[in-house]
Amino acid sequence: MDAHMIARRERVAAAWALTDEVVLIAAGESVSIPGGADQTYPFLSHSDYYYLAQQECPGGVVAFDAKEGWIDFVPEVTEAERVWEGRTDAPGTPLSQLGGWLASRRGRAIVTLGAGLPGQRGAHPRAAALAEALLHARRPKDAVEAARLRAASAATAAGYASVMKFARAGMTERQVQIELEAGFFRGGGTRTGYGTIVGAGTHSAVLHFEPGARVLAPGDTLLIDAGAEIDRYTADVTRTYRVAGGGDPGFFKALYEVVLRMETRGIDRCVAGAEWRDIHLAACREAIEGLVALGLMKGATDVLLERDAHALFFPHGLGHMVGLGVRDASGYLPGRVRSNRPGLNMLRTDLPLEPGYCITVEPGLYFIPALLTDAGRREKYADAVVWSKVDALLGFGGIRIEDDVLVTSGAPEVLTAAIPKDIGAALLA
Ligand SMILES: [Mn+2]
Repeated sequence: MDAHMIARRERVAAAWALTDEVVLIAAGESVSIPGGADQTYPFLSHSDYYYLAQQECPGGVVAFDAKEGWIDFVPEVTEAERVWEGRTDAPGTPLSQLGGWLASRRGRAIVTLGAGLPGQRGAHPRAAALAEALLHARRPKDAVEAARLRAASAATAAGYASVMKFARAGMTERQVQIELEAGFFRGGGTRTGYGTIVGAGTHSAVLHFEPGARVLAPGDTLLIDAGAEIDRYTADVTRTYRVAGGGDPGFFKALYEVVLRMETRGIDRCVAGAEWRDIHLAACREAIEGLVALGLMKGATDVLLERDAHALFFPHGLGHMVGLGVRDASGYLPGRVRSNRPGLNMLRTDLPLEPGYCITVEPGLYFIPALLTDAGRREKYADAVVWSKVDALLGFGGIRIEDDVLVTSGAPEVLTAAIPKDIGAALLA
């Protein structure tokens, strides 16, 4: 076994500090497509299993006996799988021996993590604590993980480079997606890390818009949020462009600069020891200052921040951890609870940053009709928002800028820095 895999398993075992328990981490099973005959959804091992076993293996189980160490159980490959899928034997002990292995440990606590096992009845009382400890152990990325993230970022950059040359009025969101993803795959990507988001015009104010047949018009805001994945490690990048033509780009440029300032300052704050929640709130403050300067909000910054007024335009958290999957090891430090305040209630991550953590920084400012035409909000913020100006911008869409940041013991490393984001790059030719 590779040295980094041995180190991972040692790290997880140390985090658990077990004395007598037996832990099973299950990859999960293939899922049939309803009505699809023998078709299944693409299989991805549970990320906890993948972290410890580095393979896509339906039915696979990594077992840990606190007294003896680790053992890999893998299902026997059937002839049909060899014929139809070209599957070959994975290294490990035949899964058929798991039952006997467990029987010889009868009476000891058996905790199942990962995807769980078929026929499993309920979770062991210790399962949540051990799952949390495993998740926390996974947070700092090792050298192999960082290398994959760098490669995924390079493939993602290739896709964005194609789009910047290609996107213009008259094309559809779908055509933009095709060009982007072709660039990802040419650049070495093995999958997209999540469903590519491409939104033109008002669609750019839908946080997760699926590209469709909409045609880009001159002057449209064009938001793209996508990432190439390599061996289960994905980049997660957002850029917002303005399609050439369509009159004065003045407001786009002004709003873009506000979001870009939130983003670059947010990145600078990603240093070891910093609380993610504080970094989020600092960006909220900058959103308010920017919106006041643009004449869209009015009042004292502290008061507006206290009233969560920024969440009308910035309704999500500043980012999340990324790596082995697009929401890798996000979450809250044990004991912390989610706020019910607008904006803060969307925070996916609430913990202090440590070297090796990889986190997205992705502020956005949007004109979302579903929020801004709501009577209750308009009344609550009657004195905080210049509604006449905001109403005139309900067709603008939104701007989000997102990079992936590796926290170090020194300055943060922006893994996706090769993808241009200055205002000159945002204004498409
Ligand atoms: Mn993201």
